[in-house]
Parts: sequence; structure tokens; C-alpha cells
Amino acid sequence: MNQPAPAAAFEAPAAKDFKSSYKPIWCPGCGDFSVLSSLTKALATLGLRPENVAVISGIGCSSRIPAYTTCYGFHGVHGRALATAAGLKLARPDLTVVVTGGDGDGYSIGGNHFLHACRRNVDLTYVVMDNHVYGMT
Ligand SMILES: Cc1ncc(C[n+]2csc(CCOP(=O)(O)OP(=O)(O)O)c2C)c(N)n1
Ligand code: SF4
Repeated sequence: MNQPAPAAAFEAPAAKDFKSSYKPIWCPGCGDFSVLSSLTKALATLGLRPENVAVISGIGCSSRIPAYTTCYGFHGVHGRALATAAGLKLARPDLTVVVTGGDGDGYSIGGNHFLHACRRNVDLTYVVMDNHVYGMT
């Protein structure tokens, strides 16, 4: 008697599955490339799937990262990424929420939001690419 075919094995996404088809427009040698690479590797290592992750950013070279991933994303307003991300996490606690941006976005114009995000301690991961300059400007 014929046996039913076994169900297709569940394949966990690899780092490449978290990278979108958009080619980053960063300068050659920019450190943001290695952050993007590390982020996609980390998400794959954690066994997450792109549809269960949201990458939120403000404005700046580093804040372009959401478009370079296949996760849900929001490229928002300068210095306001943490406020957006906290709102998303409160509304959708099932999502893994990652916030990415520069030191200008996080520590200068968004410095007040950074302090309040620490105080509220919402379950977010915040990656700051501190190049000591306002790169985009
Ligand atoms: C409200 C507002 N103010 C100023 C700007 C201009 N601006 C664009 S990017 C940027 C700073 C970018 O620096 P940083 O956040 O450190 O990111 P990087 O480009 O270095 O990755 C500024 C001031 C803006 N887009 N919006
Ligand atoms: S200006 Fe600086 S931060 Fe922006 S892409 Fe070029 S090297 Fe990277």
C-alpha cells in the first residue's frame, strides 16, 4: 500500500532570507554594511521569521536599514523611532521589534525619547550605529 508523502520539512530562514533585494546606497566601506549583516545573521540564529519581526528607524544613513530587510519595517521621522516602536510593541506584543539608527537620531534629536524608552523598559532591541557624525547631512 502506498504511504502518504511525508510533510515538507520546516525550513528555518537563513540570514539571506532576511535581506531584501534593495542594494544599500551606503558609501563603500561604511560600517552600516556590517551591522546589516550582523542583524540578519542574529535574526536567523534566533530562529525568527521575517513576518514576525518589525524593524523601525528614524532618519539617517543607518536608518535606511528597514528597507534592506524582508521584515516589516517603518522608516519614520528623525529622532522618533523609539516612540513608534514602543507603540507598535504595545499593540503587537507578539512581534519582535528592532529599532535601528544613528547616534544623531538616538542621542541628539531623539535623546528625550531614548531616556523615556529606558524608563518605560518596553521589550525592544535598539541598535545604535554611533559614527560620531550626522552622516547623512
Ligand atoms: C526633524 C529633522 N531634523 C533634521 C533633519 C536632517 N537630518 C537628516 S539625517 C540627520 C542626522 C543623521 O545622523 P545620524 O542619526 O547620526 O545617522 P547617520 O546618518 O550618521 O547614520 C539630520 C540632522 C531631518 N531629516 N529631520
Ligand atoms: S555618509 Fe557615512 S554613515 Fe552615511 S553611508 Fe557614507 S560612510 Fe555611511
